[in-house]
Amino acid sequence: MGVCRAGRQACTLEHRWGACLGAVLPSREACNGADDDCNGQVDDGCECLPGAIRTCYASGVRDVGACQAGHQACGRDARWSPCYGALAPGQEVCDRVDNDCDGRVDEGIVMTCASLVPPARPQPTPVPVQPGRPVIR
Ligand SMILES: [Ca+2]
Ligand SMILES: [Ca+2]
Ligand SMILES: [Ca+2]
Repeated sequence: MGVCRAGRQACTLEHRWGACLGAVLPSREACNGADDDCNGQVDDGCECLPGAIRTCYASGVRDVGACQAGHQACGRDARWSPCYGALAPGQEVCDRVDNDCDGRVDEGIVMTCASLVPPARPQPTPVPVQPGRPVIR
């Protein structure tokens, strides 16, 4: 199991068993992609292989809108570093960018304001036509 191997020993000319050769005994589990302690599990207790690098995402959001993936590295302690360089969703602002990374750009943004539209011109009041009186020229 794992990297452990049985050795072999031969019958010597003195009619005794010689030294056990080639045996690999269980050792402390190292984060190296091998089952060093021969318990049937490779790298048990290791989060990652030291030196490995993987893509990570802030708040689980992938490359949508302003959000970007980052990277994390596996340290000597076989643990993942924090996620560096990832951009997390922010508040949606009016800038042609999908800031909150929901796939929609500048959605639902409302701001309090004074009216920028000039008031409508007053329309002339229609003069009532008097019925029954022909217009004389
Ligand atoms: Ca193991
Ligand atoms: Ca926006
Ligand atoms: Ca959005």
